[in-house]
Amino acid sequence: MDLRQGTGLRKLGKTADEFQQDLLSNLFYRRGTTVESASARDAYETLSLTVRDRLAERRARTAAAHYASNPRWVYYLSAEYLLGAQLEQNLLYSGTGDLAAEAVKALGFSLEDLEDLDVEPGLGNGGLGRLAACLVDSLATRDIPAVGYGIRYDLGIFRQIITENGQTELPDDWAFHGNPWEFPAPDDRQAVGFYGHTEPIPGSETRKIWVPGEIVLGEPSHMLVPGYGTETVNIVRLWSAKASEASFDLSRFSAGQYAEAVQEAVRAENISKVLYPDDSTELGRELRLKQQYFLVSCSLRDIVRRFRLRNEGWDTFAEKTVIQLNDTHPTIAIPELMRLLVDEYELEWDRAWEITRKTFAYTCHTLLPEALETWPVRMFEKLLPRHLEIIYLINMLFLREVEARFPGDHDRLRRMSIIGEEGERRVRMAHLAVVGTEAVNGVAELHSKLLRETVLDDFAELWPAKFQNVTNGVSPRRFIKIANPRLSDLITEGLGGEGWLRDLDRLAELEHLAGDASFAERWQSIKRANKVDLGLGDPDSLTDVMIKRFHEYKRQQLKLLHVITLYHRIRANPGGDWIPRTILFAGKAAPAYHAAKDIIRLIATVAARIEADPVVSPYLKVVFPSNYNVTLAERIIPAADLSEQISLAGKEASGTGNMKLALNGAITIGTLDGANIEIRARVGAENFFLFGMDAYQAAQTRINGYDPRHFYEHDAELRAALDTLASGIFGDVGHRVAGSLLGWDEYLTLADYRGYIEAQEEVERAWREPARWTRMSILNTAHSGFFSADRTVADYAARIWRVAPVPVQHED
Ligand code: 6GP
Repeated sequence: MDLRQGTGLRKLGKTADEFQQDLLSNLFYRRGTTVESASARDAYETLSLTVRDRLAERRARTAAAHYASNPRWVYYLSAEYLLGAQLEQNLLYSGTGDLAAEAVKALGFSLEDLEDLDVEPGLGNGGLGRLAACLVDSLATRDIPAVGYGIRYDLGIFRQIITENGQTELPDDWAFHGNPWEFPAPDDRQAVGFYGHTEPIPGSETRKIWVPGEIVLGEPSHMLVPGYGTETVNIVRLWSAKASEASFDLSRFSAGQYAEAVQEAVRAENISKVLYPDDSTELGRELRLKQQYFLVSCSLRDIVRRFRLRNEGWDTFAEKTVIQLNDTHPTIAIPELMRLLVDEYELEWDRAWEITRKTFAYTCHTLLPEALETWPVRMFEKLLPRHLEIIYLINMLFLREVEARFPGDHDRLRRMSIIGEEGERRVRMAHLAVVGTEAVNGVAELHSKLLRETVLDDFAELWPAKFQNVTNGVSPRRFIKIANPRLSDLITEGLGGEGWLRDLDRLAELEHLAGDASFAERWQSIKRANKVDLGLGDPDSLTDVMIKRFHEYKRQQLKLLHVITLYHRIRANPGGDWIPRTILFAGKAAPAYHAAKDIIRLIATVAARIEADPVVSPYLKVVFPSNYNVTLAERIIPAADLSEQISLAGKEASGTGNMKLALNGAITIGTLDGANIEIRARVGAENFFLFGMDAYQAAQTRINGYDPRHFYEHDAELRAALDTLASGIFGDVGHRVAGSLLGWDEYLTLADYRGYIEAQEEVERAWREPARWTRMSILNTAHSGFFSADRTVADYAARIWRVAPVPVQHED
């Protein structure tokens, strides 16, 4: 099929000349400027459009193939996407990198200049958002018909500035200069209701009419998500809130009441104004719930619209549709689909419930009780009155089922209820998500096991078959090929081709090269060159990185105690044979999470102190670059020697940075937590620095009555480190951090301190033998193929989604 048929369009060219022609024509007709006056931004925008045009062609062919085969679709609902910079990825996936490099020269720019202007859309907070981006990449790469739905926040995750005073947050107006990668689709606008009341329908027990008190419009635009090494181009569809025309008060405006005139419109548009920084702040909770419903309502209507293009009735809906809930944020989709089916499409409750349950699946991304979302019933009642009624009915029928299975077990009913009755009544979103879905999964073996044994144990007992594990994965294209071109070239040479980029298990063949001295030497020199590029420390020093969100459970404070211990040791013996280390921290803390911000500030203060110390600074350097994001991660990961994965066991659901670092040949020092366990099992215990309690020991330690002071009193070095923190030389913040460690130490930092220090000594012994270290590094890469997001998607496709690929024809 020729999609240009009837459009009068010519085929986009494949030669450098043709590419350049297209670039110049875009510069002139779409950017409205000429070669003589083109600025770098003109060149960037024009190049982006030219690359996008090529993907758009593939997108049209994909849409046509999907339409023709009327397949089963995966819809990924996620409040967050951390897509990363788009230009370099799209050049790679469209195979136009070389053409583009040539063509932009004609405009007087280099590709690197233009890549610097490519701002990443920071539409997520951390691991969950980046995972969503890796999964949509792999869905396209595996030719699975899929749409990712999300919110187009005007302001993404805050821009972070680190100084000695800690973290400062600035708004991230990521699309300030426009976003050449997105296509607006105003015709697919949806209307979303909020507030109001419900009215009974005479003669019907289950149906109701909801009369919303406010209507907001959701306007979609989409970004293209190409597959690698295949023709498929899927989309991520992002919703922006728009006020309806009626919300602008013309008469007030005419009367000079400018602020009042737009008040309602501003309130409506605030829904997609800013990415919610996290759940630990009390502020703006209602706005957060509004965002969630906004995403869900727009997306479900869009999904139904798409279903209707090829299908009639509801009999095949659950067969053609699977909706994956990325954590609980989009869980209101369950009562919303019930509302659509029962109230609007007039299905019987039982039939609607059967369809709903079969349609949804839920991924949980945490074990922290405080991260399991609950909403006050009173807030729900006000904002989404009809949904609350539906939830009550779902809950009543569910509890009846539990009662039938466990007669008289009232405590169990109380524990499992979707409505929590302790203190203020609240809706427990995780319970709703388990009750209303066909499959529930954790994101690493240990995490899935702990979900079954602890957080969701009652549910796992009731429905054991519902619970699964799908271990996370990461995109090898973004995190090796793009991030680490030198290593990619060496791997490609070693394996005799680029097939590994679509089949990451092939990395295992590198094992044969681990003993080859010249290969090892090149491996080492690549690491060094990457450190030079990063430019944050002596490239010959051991580059020790801890890059992730700041959270007490992740234990950046443990790393800090290590830094102070090294500081003391070097000061005590300045002539010692010290291994120079560059310790790199990067990451953001939630703006309202004061304890985490204290740790950031303390690290920055300690870093300055070390820098100013002539005895210690030749051996120890602590750096903390600002504004950790996908782009910065891509620079740091290839330069890392040591990967810090030191969370308290039983707290980190999986981790994905651990995978990216191992794939790039960093060796992990870590606990038996999250996916660390699976990394260690694959790369081999001898190629991993293990320390600390396991999850069961950690839980037991708490039960037995943990006393952090015991460790303080019995370990002189630990005592010295904590005393230094508390001494006042680091100000109040040192006091507070030491005080919290000695007072309660929620995450058992002191209990794991000695084990951690010993593991770091083992790190240094290995580092002193470069051949051994390099071999360990190569073997980490060789045996991390399992952690490709392509494998993760294959697992979901086979065990949860039960979807098949739909290949898209090449252009002839
Ligand atoms: C994170 C988990 O903390 C991390 O361990 C995991 O690798 C990642 O999700 C992807 O599964 N969770 C979040 O970012 C989050 O917001 C509610 O959880």
